[in-house]
Amino acid sequence: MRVDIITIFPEYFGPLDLSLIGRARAAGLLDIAVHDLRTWTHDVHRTVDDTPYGGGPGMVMRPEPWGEALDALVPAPAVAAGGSDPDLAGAGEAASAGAGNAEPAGAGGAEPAGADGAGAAPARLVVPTPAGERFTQAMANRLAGERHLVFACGRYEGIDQRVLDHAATRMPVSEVSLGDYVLFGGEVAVLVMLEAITRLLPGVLGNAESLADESHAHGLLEAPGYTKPARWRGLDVPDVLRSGDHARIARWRRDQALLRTARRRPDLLARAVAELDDRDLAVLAGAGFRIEQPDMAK
Ligand code: 6GU
Repeated sequence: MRVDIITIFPEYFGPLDLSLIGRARAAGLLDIAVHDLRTWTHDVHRTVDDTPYGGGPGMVMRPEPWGEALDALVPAPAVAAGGSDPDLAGAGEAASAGAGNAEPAGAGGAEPAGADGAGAAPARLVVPTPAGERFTQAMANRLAGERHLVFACGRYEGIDQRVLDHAATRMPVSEVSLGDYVLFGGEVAVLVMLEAITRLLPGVLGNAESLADESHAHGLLEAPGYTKPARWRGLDVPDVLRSGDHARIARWRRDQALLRTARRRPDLLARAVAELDDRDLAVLAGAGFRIEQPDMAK
């Protein structure tokens, strides 16, 4: 997967050299380039923001540097792409990429977008913003299937909307939020999203089985984990986990996942309810959770 990140704080992305993402990059599974937005400014102060039209507090990021950055990193398509695609439905956006753009003057730090050959899937622009669609495991799964992601990190009160509207004429665009709180800017959000996405790429995680059982993989939270010693500070590992009875262990883990989800995330349980069997419902009822199963006959 090819990833370009555009930011006014490239230093935020130092951690991408570390741990499993760093290893995936070194192994060639992941090609990440970080670009300083100010590369595409032309005034002495390298200005990236200005006051908002219509008034109000804060500053908005000017469109010109963003336009030049996206021109440099994503070749203009020969045919217009499908447009804005916030739900990642992915319908009808097979635009073929045209010949490469000329690099703007002063774009020395930019990586050429050489991988975007004719016929390749277009890059997807991902813009982190608290006004975006909610980032979930399902969205991470979809984004992990993309060939090329371009992240545009906004600061201040965000990026001039025309940058996104113009980009949407040539590539799919997703405005994405991590949750219902406000960050200073998109940089940390991109680190979060990249970690969720890249660990799903083939070869990045050593043990693909650990992807199957983890929290959110099946719409339930994961059961608690334990390791040696069997007794620590007077606390014992649950006997069942030391029984060697794999069917009992699997059943215990599912029960724990159900009960945890019912207590901590009733919203998730409500969505998973169609997949619960009678045994699941009995376990929940035994713990005092009354779960209404939808009546399929209605
Ligand atoms: Cl993705 N960006 C910013 N700036 N703030 C956020 C967010 C993203 N998600 C939640 N708050």
